[in-house]
Amino acid sequence: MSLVNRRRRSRAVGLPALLAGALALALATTLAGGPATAAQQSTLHELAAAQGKYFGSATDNPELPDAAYAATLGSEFGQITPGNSMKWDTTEPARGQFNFAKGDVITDFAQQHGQIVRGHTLVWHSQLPGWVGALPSDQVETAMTDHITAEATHYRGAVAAWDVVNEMFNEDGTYRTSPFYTAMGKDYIATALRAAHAADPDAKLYLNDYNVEGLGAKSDAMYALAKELLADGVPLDGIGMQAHLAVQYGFPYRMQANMERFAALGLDVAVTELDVRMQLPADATKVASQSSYYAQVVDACLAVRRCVGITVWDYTDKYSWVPDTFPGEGAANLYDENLQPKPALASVRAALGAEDGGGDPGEPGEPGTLKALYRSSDSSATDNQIKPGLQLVNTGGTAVALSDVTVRYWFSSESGAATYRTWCDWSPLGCGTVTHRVAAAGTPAAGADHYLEVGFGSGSLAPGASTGEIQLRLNKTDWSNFDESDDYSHSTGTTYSDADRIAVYVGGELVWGVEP
Ligand code: G2I
Repeated sequence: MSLVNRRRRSRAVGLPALLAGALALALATTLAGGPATAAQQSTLHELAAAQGKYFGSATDNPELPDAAYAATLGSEFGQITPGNSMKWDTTEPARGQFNFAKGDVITDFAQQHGQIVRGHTLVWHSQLPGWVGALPSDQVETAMTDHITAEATHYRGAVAAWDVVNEMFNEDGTYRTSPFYTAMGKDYIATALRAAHAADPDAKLYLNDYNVEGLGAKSDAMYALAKELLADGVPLDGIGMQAHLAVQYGFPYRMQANMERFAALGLDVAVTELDVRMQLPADATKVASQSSYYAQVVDACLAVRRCVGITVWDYTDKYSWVPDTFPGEGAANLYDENLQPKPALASVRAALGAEDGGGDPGEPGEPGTLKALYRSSDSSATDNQIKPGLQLVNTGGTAVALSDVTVRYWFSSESGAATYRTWCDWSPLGCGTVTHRVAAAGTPAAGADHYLEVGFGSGSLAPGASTGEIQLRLNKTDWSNFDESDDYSHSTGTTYSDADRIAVYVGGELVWGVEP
């Protein structure tokens, strides 16, 4: 199969030709001048390709007439997966009556845009036409192998990898009941892989499931199955980890280690359906977690040589499956419903090594690129502690090195000790990187004879990204009371909002807020 011999060029530097006869991408890094660098303005796929991986997206036929959507799909991604149009209910709605028209639209799009295609999916309990389940048990195997043979033969040369069997496990690692399992037991999986290999010996053959991203009962079951199939000489090339994540459920446990154990069996792994949903409405904390989850998936894949690439389960909230399936949840994708980039996109780009915005991330940002949000975490304005919650958001187009950033929160000291203790109680950045001290104001003003100054030991804030909540606290060393009600930076709001009485400095230059 000679699928795609693609050569894409970034504005700044030529990128390797992506020779995609297989998803074990053979990436030439022999450009004049050496391997591609992660140039600014590179597409997601170019950034990934520079690291030997692809970066792809799911798509679906009804979305393609959306010109703005299709433009980004065609330019930003090096791989696409049809979200529905290669499933059994579409391709063989009645026994022996095949219809590949919709899937062909997807493979044509891919060809026109130099993209590789992951075929999804040959055997699945869902989106399965009723006639399959109605067959007498002894006919299911033939129906399954006929289906695989027809579809994999049709797409030979156009599909680089197949999710041959999808979602075969229950959460506890037992086999999921399906017409196939009922008729053949777990042997249906080996039978399906053999049939796919016979129809298209060049396609990479995958087993694909969700909640197999981290170590756990379900991934243990997948691991045991993979080992057994390989021992039996069954053609299996890789494991697909869907990665439908949710900020409220935490990040998969030891994803990289899990990938590594499959790689150690000689298998490829792929992140096949990545999205990170949240309960709506979104807020800065959830968005910060989401950005971090996306970046952690990229980090895990980059750290494992046999991880061949990452596919997001569509790139925009506009076409996400999440709100239909989980009412009240959403905002799971890299671009919003208006196809505008979200913080998670900047986070993925940074994880892939982008140096966005002309920027050495170590350079200070331009004035106006950061803003401060504040809430009071204090139940009493007259007790012996002041508890500001802060978040910084990068509103500019340039990554900002946090070590260049300081923040000031002004308060009045009243009587009592003139010495203070300051605390960071919580921050997703880790309180170890947050510095804090109290200083006397050079020119004391009403409600502002002292300020809490917050800084950062390290880190970089990508365009659009938030630090997440930083919970701070201070007291006088004699624990005498404050009266915060007249403090310059204090307000009683208990939810985060823009705070122009908190000043943010980059490289010593005021970029946000009004000093007292
Ligand atoms: O559910 C998310 C994914 C989980 N892993 C396997 C994937 O194949 C699955 O994809 C989704 C599609 O993104 C949805 O678009 O699979 C869903 C069905 O299980 C798809 O949703 C269905 C709707 O439920 C139907 O009402 C609709 O007719 O899409 C169909 C075609 O648009």
